[in-house]
Amino acid sequence: MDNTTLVALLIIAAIVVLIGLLLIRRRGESKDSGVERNRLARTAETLGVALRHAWGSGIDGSTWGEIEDALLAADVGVEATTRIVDGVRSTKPETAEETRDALASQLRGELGKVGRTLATRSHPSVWLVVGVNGSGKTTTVAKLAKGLKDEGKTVILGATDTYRAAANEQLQTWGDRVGVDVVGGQVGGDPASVAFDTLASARAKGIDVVIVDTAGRLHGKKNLMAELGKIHRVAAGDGLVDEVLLVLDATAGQNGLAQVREFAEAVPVTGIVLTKLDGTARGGIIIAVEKSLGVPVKLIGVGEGMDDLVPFDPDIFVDALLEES
Ligand SMILES: Nc1nc2c(ncn2[C@@H]2O[C@H](COP(=O)(O)OP(=O)(O)OP(=O)(O)O)[C@@H](O)[C@H]2O)c(=O)[nH]1
Ligand SMILES: [Mg+2]
Repeated sequence: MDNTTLVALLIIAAIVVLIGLLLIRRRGESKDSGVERNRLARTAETLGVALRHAWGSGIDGSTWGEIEDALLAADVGVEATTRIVDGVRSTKPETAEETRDALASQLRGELGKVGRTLATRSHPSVWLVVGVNGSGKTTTVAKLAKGLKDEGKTVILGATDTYRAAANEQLQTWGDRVGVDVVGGQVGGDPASVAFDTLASARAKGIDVVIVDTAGRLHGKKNLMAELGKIHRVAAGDGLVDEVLLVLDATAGQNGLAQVREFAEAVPVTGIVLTKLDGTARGGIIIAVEKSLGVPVKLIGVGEGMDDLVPFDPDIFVDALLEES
């Protein structure tokens, strides 16, 4: 074999390997976005059926009403729906494709280009997780811990819900499952002191991220403000709280929004985690939530398992919403 043949063979081999790698990567990508698509299937179905119907009969006066109804049914909210439909109409679409494209770009525009990654500025970084009871805080804390651990970071959890013994046990069980330490306190003890102990333990052990779980059931707005405010101050230590994540149950719809406003007044929320999107046909709530609280949705919960928390990606979300149509 002369040198030219050898070089030619090497080049062919390199090309084959490259194509193979590209194929493997593409398969991985489509699998990832497929997970999110499947979990949003319920919303996509509602929106899709209505939109198909609207477009099936050609674009006429009633099309806009039907699209409006579909968006409202997906819980996009009255204000945003009006804005979106007006925006689509102003492009004067003549076909279903043009309408769909205009709708997709309006939906993307509503979500905007804001930072959605979780901050880890300080060491240890501190994330505080708040929200009404049953919204999915503790499960989200566990999922966050699992994600960080998979990235090779060290994590410690603080169980500041000292009102219920079961709350402590629940986080402890998750901690065991994920393989991270949990700091708890006596039932009836001071929640802020648990935050203090967690931070102290993280510092002593050189842990990367502290995640503080909080109680959802607090009696009265005053108590809530006072207690969350205190936990927030203590969790900051002499530094800062990197993320205050407000957990919101997507199945609670627009009512849920009113409920969480008090939390947003009590602590400086930096991101929203919208849970239970797998169990609702009202995924459009993401748009209403972001507009109404003025805080980005950073993560979405799409199931009860440890891996069922995904970063919120507006493009994948809009595609998933309009997939069926
Ligand atoms: N389907 C689904 N269920 C979820 C999701 N996130 C949480 N859950 C379920 O919601 C229920 C309540 O979750 P928790 O994490 O205990 O909620 P919490 O906010 O900590 O509740 P409190 O501590 O009582 O305030 C549990 O049954 C979870 O499995 C999700 O993304 N999808
Ligand atoms: Mg809890």
